Amino acid sequence: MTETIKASPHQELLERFRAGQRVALARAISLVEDTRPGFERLLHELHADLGRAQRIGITGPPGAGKSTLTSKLAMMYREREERVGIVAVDPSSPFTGGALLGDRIRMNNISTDPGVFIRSMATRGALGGLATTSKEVADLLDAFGFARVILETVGVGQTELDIAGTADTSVVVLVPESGDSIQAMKAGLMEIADVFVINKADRPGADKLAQEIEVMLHMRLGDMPASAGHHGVSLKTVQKHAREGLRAHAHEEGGWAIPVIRTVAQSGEGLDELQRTLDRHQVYLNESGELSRRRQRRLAERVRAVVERRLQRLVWERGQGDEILQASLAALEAGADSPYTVAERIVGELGVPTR
Ligand SMILES: Nc1nc2c(ncn2[C@@H]2O[C@H](COP(=O)(O)OP(=O)(O)OP(=O)(O)O)[C@@H](O)[C@H]2O)c(=O)[nH]1
Ligand SMILES: [Mg+2]
Repeated sequence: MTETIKASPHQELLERFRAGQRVALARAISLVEDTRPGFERLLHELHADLGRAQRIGITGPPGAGKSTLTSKLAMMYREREERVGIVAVDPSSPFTGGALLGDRIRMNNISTDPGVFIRSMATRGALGGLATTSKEVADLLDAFGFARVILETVGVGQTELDIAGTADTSVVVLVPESGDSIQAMKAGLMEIADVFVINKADRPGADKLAQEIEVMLHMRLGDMPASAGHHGVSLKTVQKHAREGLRAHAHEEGGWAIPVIRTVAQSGEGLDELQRTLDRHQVYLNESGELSRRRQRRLAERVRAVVERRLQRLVWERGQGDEILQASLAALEAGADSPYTVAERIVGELGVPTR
């Protein structure tokens, strides 16, 4: 009896998953996406199988060419006989609702390859919270044995940044027409980038954007030449200094100089360099100990996210949270109750001290 209670309710699914059946992978993903009973148990069982894949986050503004790059990269990995799992997180905005279809079309050439698995996730309706759920789906792909797991997200909003930023290797894709390195900085993309890609380098402005990014990266180190702000010094000169400075800094720190790579995703130009860079970053992560630091950070964050998810469910699904809230609305409006006393009653109902 106890055996059956302890065993995962998805024992059979687990076995088929471990046997490498794609149908089982798809079912496991649905289970996790819908947070159906037993999904956490399943993830628990698979935890020991994690960590073999290189997780590559690809993020950037809408339409930057992320999907095109992703499918090109996937094809290149396939040439090396590596299997590739792809999670494409679609933006929630109803106005970009066509993204899913677009992704399908652009990834068409790889979508029939059994060595490639593509899952599109809509922002809407992710019961477990999109950020955590998409990372859990990435876990499943890792556990299933894909050598590369690519997470494509649009680099707008905290959730998307959060997804892309917790990959082993984060690629930020910018395009000349979005023009603005400033935009990237504001959006927090500078902080998460391990690699910058200037895609659509066939369009004017790619060189200038690359220069700006390199200068900005260097400025972050707080070491700009005195001449940088002077008139008559070309951006090109500043860039040269910046690039050398970045390399020297990385060398001193035994670290990683964030490269800025120009690509034309459609034609494949620059893709070789991108792939080599991703390989190089994987080696760097391993040898520097950074991989372990990143993974520990990621695991700590997962624990927090799961605790929060459970507490939320406890309050809003199992507890009387909503009922108490609804019953308090009139008193709240009349000023007889405050959001704080109502929150206290809701949390208090769980039987834990409220402050
Ligand atoms: N000129 C040019 N067009 C490109 C390049 N790469 C992609 N495109 C085009 O840009 C458009 C958007 O490409 P996607 O790969 O869907 O871009 P995305 O970043 O995945 O878009 P979302 O997921 O909708 O944010 C498509 O029409 C591509 O054909 C490039 O290097 N040069
Ligand atoms: Mg896309």
